[in-house]
Amino acid sequence: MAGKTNNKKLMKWIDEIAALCKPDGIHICDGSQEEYDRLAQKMVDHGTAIRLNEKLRPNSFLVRSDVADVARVEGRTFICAETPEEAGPTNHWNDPAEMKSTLHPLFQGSMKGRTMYIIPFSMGPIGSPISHIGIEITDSEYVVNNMRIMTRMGQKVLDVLGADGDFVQCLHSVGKPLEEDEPDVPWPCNAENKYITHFPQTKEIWSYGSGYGGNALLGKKCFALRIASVMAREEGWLAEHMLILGLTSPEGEKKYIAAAFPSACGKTNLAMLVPTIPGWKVECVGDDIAWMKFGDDGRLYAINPEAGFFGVAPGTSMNSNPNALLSLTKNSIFTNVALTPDGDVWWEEMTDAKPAKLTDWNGLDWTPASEKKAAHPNARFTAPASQCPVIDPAWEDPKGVPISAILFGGRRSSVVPLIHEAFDWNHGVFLGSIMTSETTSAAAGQVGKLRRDPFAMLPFCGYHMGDYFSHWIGIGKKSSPDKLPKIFYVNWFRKSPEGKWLWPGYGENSRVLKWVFERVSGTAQAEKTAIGNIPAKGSLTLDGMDISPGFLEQLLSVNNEEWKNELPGIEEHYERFGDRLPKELTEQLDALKKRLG
Ligand code: TSX
Ligand code: MN
Repeated sequence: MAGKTNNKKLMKWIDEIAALCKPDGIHICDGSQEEYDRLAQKMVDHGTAIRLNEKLRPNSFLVRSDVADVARVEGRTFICAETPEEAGPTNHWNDPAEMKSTLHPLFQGSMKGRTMYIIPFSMGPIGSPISHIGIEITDSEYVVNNMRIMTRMGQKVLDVLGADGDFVQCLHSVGKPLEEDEPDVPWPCNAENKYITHFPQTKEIWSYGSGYGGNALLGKKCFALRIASVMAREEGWLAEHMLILGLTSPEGEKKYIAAAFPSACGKTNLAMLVPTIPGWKVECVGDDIAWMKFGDDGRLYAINPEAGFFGVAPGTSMNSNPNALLSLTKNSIFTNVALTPDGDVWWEEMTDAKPAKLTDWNGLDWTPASEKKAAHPNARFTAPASQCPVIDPAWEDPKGVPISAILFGGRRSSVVPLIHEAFDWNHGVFLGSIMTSETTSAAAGQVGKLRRDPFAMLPFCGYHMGDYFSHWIGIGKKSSPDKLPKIFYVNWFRKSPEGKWLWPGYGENSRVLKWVFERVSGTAQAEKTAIGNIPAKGSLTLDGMDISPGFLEQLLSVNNEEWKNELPGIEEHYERFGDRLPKELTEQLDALKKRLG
């Protein structure tokens, strides 16, 4: 079986790309289980995938990528806006016509010896007014099956598209055509020639040379963030790098919170948190991306445009995130993790004790004595969101969930308190714009170096970041303060001068979420500081937790002298955006300086 379409734009585009890429065959995906199983078996037969033990991990697969294709490639990611100014100082720019003439010869015959798959997908619940349709054309079975988990995919999308519906064109090739009788490799790619390119004017994505993650699953970062951020600005909504969670009080009152964090801050862990305070419940709407539009009532409503989790595996355990681990017990794809002798998966910190024997992510024998890691640090699981034990009942509600609070945050071992609340919307936008995190992996440069990552959108904004800040300021003018989400900044990672964690984090973060909930309700007390409102003495629930008064004081302390030392860094950061920095943010910086004295 194959998908059927009478969409004129789609039929024309398929013909055009087939003529360009010259695949051996064309398959329109219907999204059925039978199709998934057939492609999975094809990957097993070709040595791309290993079927995991059916008893331990039903209907699940391990895939090992090429060592030169293990992560997103920001240096090869381009925003091909009309002018370099439109792309802004934080994006790589190329002229759209020039980029197309670079890419055309690469895509010429690039699918020889392979099947060209047409993947119709919806970002967001099918038919929701907040959702958008994309079509990805790819020559990778791995991409097809991951897209079936990560999006709503198949015939039902073609049905909604109809004859005249519009969609975002997403073209992808691994860039490894096969000559007659040339044997395939397990993970085809073109490591020396990767291009992840976006055309905001025409809403197109062309990706070449990589089969991995965000480079290849084009619905995620390329569409739902880079292209959607451009659409959102044009149409007056928000496409954000945010988790969405539902928080229910012991009284049964529920509020939804969205949160943006840079990488390595535990976003997926917060999205499905198990609260330590009795009676409170967290449910997950999404762990990575939020699309938010105003409802008729003037509130912001959010959907998770995705249907699955593409999460970093290492560090995920029954201790750090039981709900993530329980989400991937079946029907999941694992990429670059280790294989156990009984055909299950393993990665660093999954269990307290390391298995005696493994096959590492390169397919080599591994023991605890090995110097190398068993799983690649960027190893991933792809799991259906519907399998999450705490998936929110409203996660597929087409009207979205009303957002009461937005959290920003980062990893800072000093200076930044556990939580502070913005004075108003523009101050909250200021807090998002100056987000900073300390790097954790040697791959990201030096460990412990400060990195700016405004709104956690630095690699994901499809246009000039200064204009993006202005768009956020503008969103605040479209509604009234009582209807807009309250904005907060959190830091789970503050340390004592001796280098000890001041806050236990994880489930205990529910105490911070409770304070947020009660600030929105108007029941929790706050104390004003130069940087924002912090919990008043006694307003942060600490029952059943042993934290010393000294630690708590350090955790919430705001030292004006330390914050004055932050100012030159903020000014330097702001200078990048030139005259596109909205005056409201300059005013916020001036006001902060004044308050610091
Ligand atoms: O995800 C984390 N969160 C958010 C959880 C909802 N991590 C892991 C970060 C890497 C992805 C955290 N690490 C958090 C946190 O809140 N906090 C920390 C720091 C920390 C680590 C270990 C301890 C305490 C804090 N251990 C003990 O206190 C025993
Ligand atoms: Mn992300």
